[in-house]
Amino acid sequence: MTVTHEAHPGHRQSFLTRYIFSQDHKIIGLQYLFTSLFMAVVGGFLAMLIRMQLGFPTAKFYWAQWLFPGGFANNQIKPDFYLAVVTMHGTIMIFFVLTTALSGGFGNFLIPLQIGARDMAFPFMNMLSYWLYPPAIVVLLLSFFVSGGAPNAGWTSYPPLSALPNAAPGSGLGQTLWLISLAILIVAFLFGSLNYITTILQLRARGMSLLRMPLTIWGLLFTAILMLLSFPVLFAAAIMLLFDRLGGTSFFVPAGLVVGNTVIQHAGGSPLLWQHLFWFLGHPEVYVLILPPMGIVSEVLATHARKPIFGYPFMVGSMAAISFLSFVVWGHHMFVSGMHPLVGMAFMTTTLAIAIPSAVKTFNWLATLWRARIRFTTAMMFAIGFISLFVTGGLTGIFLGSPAIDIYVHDTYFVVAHFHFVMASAALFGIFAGTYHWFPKMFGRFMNERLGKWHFWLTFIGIYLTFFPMHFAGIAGMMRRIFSTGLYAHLQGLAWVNIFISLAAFMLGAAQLLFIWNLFASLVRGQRAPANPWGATTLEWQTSSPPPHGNFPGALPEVHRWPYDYSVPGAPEDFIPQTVPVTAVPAPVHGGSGEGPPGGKGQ
Ligand code: HEM
Ligand SMILES: [Cu+2]
Repeated sequence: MTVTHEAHPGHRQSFLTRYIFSQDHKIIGLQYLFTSLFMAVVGGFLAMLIRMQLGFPTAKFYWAQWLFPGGFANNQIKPDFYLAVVTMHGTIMIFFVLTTALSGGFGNFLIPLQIGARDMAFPFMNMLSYWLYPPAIVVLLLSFFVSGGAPNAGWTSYPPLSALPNAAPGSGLGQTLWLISLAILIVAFLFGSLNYITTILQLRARGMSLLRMPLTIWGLLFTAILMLLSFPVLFAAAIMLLFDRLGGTSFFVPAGLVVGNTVIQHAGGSPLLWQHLFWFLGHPEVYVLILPPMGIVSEVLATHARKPIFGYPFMVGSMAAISFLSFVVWGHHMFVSGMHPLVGMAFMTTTLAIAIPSAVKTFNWLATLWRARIRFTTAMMFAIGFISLFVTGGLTGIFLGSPAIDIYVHDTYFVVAHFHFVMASAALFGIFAGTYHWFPKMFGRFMNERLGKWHFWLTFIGIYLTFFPMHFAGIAGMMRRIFSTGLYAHLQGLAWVNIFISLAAFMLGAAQLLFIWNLFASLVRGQRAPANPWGATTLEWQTSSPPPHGNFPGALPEVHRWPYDYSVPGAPEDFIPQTVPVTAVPAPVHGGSGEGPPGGKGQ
C-alpha cells in the first residue's frame, strides 16, 4: 500500500475494512465477481437438474431426492418443483450472475482504473451496494426451504400465478421471498448505477474527453443509465405485487377470478399491467447484460488484434441507439397477449430497427479483425466466440420480432434457444473474455492459457450442441417450462433430441469446472504478470498489477490520445499508451491520434 492519495487520507485498514467492508472499488469489484461465481455454480447446478429431467424423465435420482427431499417423490422430480427449478435458474442467472458480474464486478473494478480516478465518486455507497447483494441471495435461496418451496411463476413472475398465494405450491411464501429479494437487489443496483454514472461523468483524468474513453467504459455507462431508468419500474411493480398478495389491493388480479370453486376476492386489476411493467424493465435488462460485453469485446479485439477498433464513433453511436431503442420495444414480449395488430406492428418496427446498430457493431468488429496480426490468446478467442454467438442469437431475434412468426413459436424452445445464444451465452463469453484479459491486472498473475484454450473450445462447441437443437424442438412444438415431453403425443418423437441436448449440457457444465479450477489455481500458482502484459494502451495497464490502493502511485495520469493507438506507423512499438504525449512519437499516418478517434484512410 504505497499511498500518495488524496481521496481518503490517513485511514487505518484492518483486515475487516480492507477485505470485507472495503470501500476500495477494486475489492468491491472482486467481491461482486466471486459472489457472482458462487451464484453461477448454483444456477448452473439447477440447469443440470432441468436437463436431467428433460433428457431422462423416467430415471431415478437418489442423490437429488436426498438434497431436495420436498422436491422429489419416489426419487423422481415433482412437476411443481421442476417449475421452481426453472424459475430459480432464470432468476439467478439473469439478476444474480450476469448483472452482478458485469456491472458490479467489471464495472467496479474497471471504471476508476480506466478513466484515471482514485476510486468511485461515492465509495461508502459502493460498499452498501455490494452488501445488499448477499442478503438478497439469502432471502432468495431461503425460498427453497419454506413451506410450498421456491416460486413457480418463472423469472417473469406473471400474475395470477405470482399474485394468488394458493395458485401453486410455490405461489405462497416462496413467491413473497422472491419479490423481497428482488427489491433488495434492485436497491443495490441503483446505488451502483448512480455511482458509475457520476464517476464516469465527474472523475475522469485530465485529457480523458468522452470520446477518448475506452469502449468498455461506454458500455458500462449506457448500462448504468438503463439500470437507473428501468429497475425502479420493476421495484415499483414488485411492491405493488406484494401489496396484492399481502395487503388486499388489486393491481394485477382481475375481478371475478375463479380458482377451483372459489371466487377470488379481488376487484378490477389487470394481469397485463404486470406484463407491461415487467417488460419495461425486462427488455432493457437484456441490454444491461449485453452492452458491457460489447465494450469488453471491442477492447479485447483491438488489443489482441493489434489494430485500432474500426469505426469508434459508430461503436459509441450504435450503443446509444441500442440503449434508446431498448425502451420502446417491450411489447414484442406480448404479441400474443391480445394487443391490437397495429400496436404489434409498431413494436415490430422498433424491434427490427435494433438490427441496424447491432449489424453496425458486428461489421466493425469484423473489420477490426480484417488483416490483423491476431494473437490467439484465450481472451481473444472468447471475444471472437462472442461475435459468433451474438450473430446466431441475433438472427433468430429477427424471426421473433415479427408477430406472424412469433405467434407460432412463442413460448416454445425456439425462444429458449434464442435467448440462451444472444443473451445468456454471449454475455457469459463477455465475462470470460474479460476475466482472461484482466486477470493479470486483478491479481498480478496470468491464468493458464492451455487450460483456457480447452475451456474455450469445450464451451464454444458445448453451447452450440446444447442450444442449437432447441430451435428444432421449438419448431416441432415443444413448449418451454414443460416438465416432460412424455406427457404429450406430439412430443414423443423429441425424446432423443432431449437426450442429446442433455448430454451436451452435461459436457458444457463440466467444462466450466476447468475454468473454476484454472481461476483458483492461477490465483496462487499462476505465472507472474508484469504491469502491461498485453501491450495495451488504456490507463489501467499503466499502473502496477495489481494496482496499489488509490490506483496510481503519485499524481493521477494525464491523457493525450484515444485508447486505440495500435500499430501506428512510425511508432517505436505497436502500441502507444494513452498517457504518451502526442509530440513524443511520430505523427501517425491516419491522422487524428491524440484528437480522439481517427477518421481517414488508416481506418
Ligand atoms: C449450462 C448452461 C445452461 C443450460 C443447460 C440452460 C438450460 C436451460 C433450460 C433447459 C431452461 C428451461 C427452459 C424452459 O423450460 O423455458 C432454461 C431456462 C432459462 N435460462 Fe438457462 N441454461 C443455461 C445457462 C443460462 C444462463 C447463463 C442464463 C443467463 C441469462 C440462463 C437464463 C435462463 C432463463 C432466463 C431461463 C427462463 C427461465 C424461466 O422460464 O423462467 N440460462 N435454461
Ligand atoms: Cu425484449
